Amino acid sequence: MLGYAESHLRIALVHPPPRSEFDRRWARFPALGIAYVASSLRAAGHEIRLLDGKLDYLTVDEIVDSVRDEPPDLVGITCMTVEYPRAVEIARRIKLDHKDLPIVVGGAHVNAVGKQALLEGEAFDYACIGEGEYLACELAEALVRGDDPAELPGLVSRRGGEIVTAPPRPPPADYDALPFPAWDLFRSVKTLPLLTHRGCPFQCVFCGHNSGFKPRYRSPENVLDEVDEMVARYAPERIRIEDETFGLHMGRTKAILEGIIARDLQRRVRFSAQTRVDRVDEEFMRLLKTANFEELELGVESGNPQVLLETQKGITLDQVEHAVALARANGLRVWSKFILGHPYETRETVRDTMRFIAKTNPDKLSVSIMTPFPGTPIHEMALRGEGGYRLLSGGWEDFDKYSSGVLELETISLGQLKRYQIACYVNLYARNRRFSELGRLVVSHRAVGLEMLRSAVGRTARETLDRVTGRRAAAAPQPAPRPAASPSNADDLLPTPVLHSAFGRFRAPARPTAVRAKHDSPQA
Ligand code: B12
Ligand code: SF4
Repeated sequence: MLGYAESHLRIALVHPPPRSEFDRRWARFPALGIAYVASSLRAAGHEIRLLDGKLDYLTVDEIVDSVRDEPPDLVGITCMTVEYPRAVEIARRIKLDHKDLPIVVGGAHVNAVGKQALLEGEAFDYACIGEGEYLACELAEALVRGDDPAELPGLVSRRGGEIVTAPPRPPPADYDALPFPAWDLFRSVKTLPLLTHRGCPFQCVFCGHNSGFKPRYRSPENVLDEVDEMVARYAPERIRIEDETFGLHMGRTKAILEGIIARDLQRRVRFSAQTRVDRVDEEFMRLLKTANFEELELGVESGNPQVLLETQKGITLDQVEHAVALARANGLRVWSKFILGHPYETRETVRDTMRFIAKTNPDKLSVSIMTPFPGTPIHEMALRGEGGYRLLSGGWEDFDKYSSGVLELETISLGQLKRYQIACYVNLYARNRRFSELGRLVVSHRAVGLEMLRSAVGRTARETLDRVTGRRAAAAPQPAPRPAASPSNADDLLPTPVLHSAFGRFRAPARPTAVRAKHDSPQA
């Protein structure tokens, strides 16, 4: 029995600060997950203090001090994989001051690793697996009443020396019933995120399916009411639709776009969204333009048809070209996203990607390096040494796909991947004679550019040194597959693929592993 004096709790919700200047570029985007949890807790009568290490630039010290000086009844921390070590540090330091203060952790990392979040993070009392709106309220209520929350579906808890995993929690039955995200708790920003559905039924091998596989939709009216409220209360310049695929259910998506136009919202705010190239048609593009969408993000992944096939994304290069042309014809800017380091990627397939980027000439480009996020088939392949992969030593804080340092291929070292990554950008602008844009990009993104350059140079220098001293042949083929239990450096640092297996909703359905026994020669 914790004996709270009131029927409501004072709850501090924490978003860990960026780990570096490089990471700061994400700091201007408020987190939807914690905003949803905050609004539900508040609707249940609890008092929320947001300690936002991102938007408010709070340091770990400032977050810990705030909790120490004004202790809440419950602390909730959100984190993706790259943020998990910071979340652990914050929880550990809070416990030094208040050892009985309950701490719950949630977010994409926790959804992927489940129980392991508590095994690695000793200061966490609870982990929320899956959607947290109802679970956070039920946990708070149990604490108020002095009940044991361990049986609450979706919760992982400590009981004595043990870690108890409750059965999975089904998703909310009605998303229209959720209170809108509590943006009033956040620093005012120019771009606010919006979610019109959760879940993605596709099978991309690099995706962790944080929101599960089964799509769950809000009604168009409910989405439009939220846009109305956002515009009236917060006057954002832009609303970024964060659906994994805007247009997954095209009828519903078009109803949202028509609703924006009918309510004249397009005059008051701009929009952007990401979609799949196989979902688009002329009418969709026209509606997007009329509804004041300025930019369309497209996950292209690779410019090589075979590699693309094996990502199990289920799209073709022709569809990419068609979608880009349609977007252009309708006056939309295109932001294409690619990954380098797919299974059995070769230098030749990387060059195909580079050429395809230049050929399709997107207005904006993101090129990331394959990162084996927990819960993805890529993670399991990397652990087994399949796909031509070699795991490098690295902790969770290295799981950032732009400055990643956790995976390389037998035939392409990480240093080479990083150099190719930079080359993709330079090639796009140079080939298309967009020199002034390149200049502006270098100036406006100099921190990111410098970090990428530093990282590429540093890694290359290390690989060269290793080669010279004979410590390791940087790109030499390794025997594969490697059993997951082998005592390699990677196995010390990365979890086994048990991970999210306790939670069926987050487990990928059986699918063939994307493997192809093809290597280019190390000299290629
Ligand atoms: C929007 C978005 C962003 C935005 C905003 C990020 C943010 N903090 O919300 C931006 C552009 C900044 C971003 C950046 C990155 N992102 Co991102 N992003 C997304 C996206 C598309 C939607 C996130 C979202 O709003 N989900 C919907 C909400 C409702 O779900 P949720 O966040 O999981 O929250 C729910 C539960 O987890 C739980 N919960 C969450 N926190 C808490 C806390 C408590 C106390 C409790 C009780 C419950 C709880 O309840 C919430 C409500 O139901 C997801 C894909 C996805 N479907 O999730 C990828 C995703 C989360 N991103 C991902 C990645 C990898 C990144 C980057 C690390 C990319 C990179 N550079 O490598 C960066 C870095 C982020 C950083 N360092 O801060 C991965 C995460 C994988 C992982 N294991 O970490 C995802 C899953 C994409 C993917 N398919 O792989 N991202
Ligand atoms: S990466 Fe693939 S599986 Fe993941 S959300 Fe996008 S389309 Fe769906």
